[in-house]
Amino acid sequence: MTVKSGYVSIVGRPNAGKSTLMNAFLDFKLSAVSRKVQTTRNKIQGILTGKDHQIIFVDTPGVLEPKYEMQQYMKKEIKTSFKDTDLILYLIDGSNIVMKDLQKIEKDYKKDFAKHKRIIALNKCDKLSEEQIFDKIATLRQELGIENIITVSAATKLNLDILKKVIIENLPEGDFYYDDETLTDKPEKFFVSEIIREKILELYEEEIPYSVHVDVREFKVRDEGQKDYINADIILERETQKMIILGKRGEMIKKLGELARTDIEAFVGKEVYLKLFVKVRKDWRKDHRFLKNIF
Ligand SMILES: Nc1nc2c(ncn2[C@@H]2O[C@H](COP(=O)(O)OP(=O)(O)OP(=O)(O)O)[C@@H](O)[C@H]2O)c(=O)[nH]1
Ligand SMILES: [Mg+2]
Repeated sequence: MTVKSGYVSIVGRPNAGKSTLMNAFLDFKLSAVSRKVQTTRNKIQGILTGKDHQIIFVDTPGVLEPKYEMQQYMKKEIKTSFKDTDLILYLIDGSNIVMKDLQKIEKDYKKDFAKHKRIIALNKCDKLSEEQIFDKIATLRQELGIENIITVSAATKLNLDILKKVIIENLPEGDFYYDDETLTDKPEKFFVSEIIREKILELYEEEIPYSVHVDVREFKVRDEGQKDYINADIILERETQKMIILGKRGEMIKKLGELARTDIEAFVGKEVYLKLFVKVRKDWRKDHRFLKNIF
């Protein structure tokens, strides 16, 4: 039996549906998803193992022009994901095609795209009519000079079987990198902090979600029948943001805690006790020392 395995970097503009797509392939909610842009900050592996194939998906932050230090670190995450990749899966949001941004990406990432095999998928096709899909593909071909485009929907799993087949066809032959039970490269703690951040993206408006870093300080696994104990810091950029995170009489943070706890429990498969603390680290998004620690 020939065995194929390799790395597949999922890249695209913010909000294209990269994390949703990886989760759909894994059939597991691994990576944080939200309707807001810039949900993903770190590259995250999601490993899909079959009888004769192992696809190591690498979910990456959305491509954007860095405006402050943290976004430079995010961009570096995309760049390093290309280093050892076997394949680039480039995802375009079919419901929101901004041609000048897509053209800029073709230009900025020209070398990376030329160096690796690339599969291009048009996502969110569940939102489009057949005619619209046809038109958009024609425009993309013309404006970007790209050829094959696979139409998919990460949300409804439309054509994901076809996409998976094409991915496997393009992977090199070779032994698995991980055993068949490994799902990701990141520790459980990381996903706990991502779940909390995902709920912050859901609950709060404007700058708040972007000013937040979540640090899981303690994760005590306790014996069967006892709840695990998790203690996490919500780190903000300014004192004034504290009031917003807490809400009137602490109502918002209570809601946040409840929503996060429910999802953390689904993720770890048991009941947890979640304690949240709010702290301020001034302008941490521009602070290299801090960023080096968290990236
Ligand atoms: N209708 C529809 N919505 C989708 C589809 N895929 C993703 N979405 C939605 O699009 C939004 C963004 O999805 P994400 O998976 O977080 O996008 P992303 O590319 O990872 O975004 P960043 O991490 O910010 O770069 C969410 O609200 C998803 O539910 C799809 O195929 N169809
Ligand atoms: Mg994402």
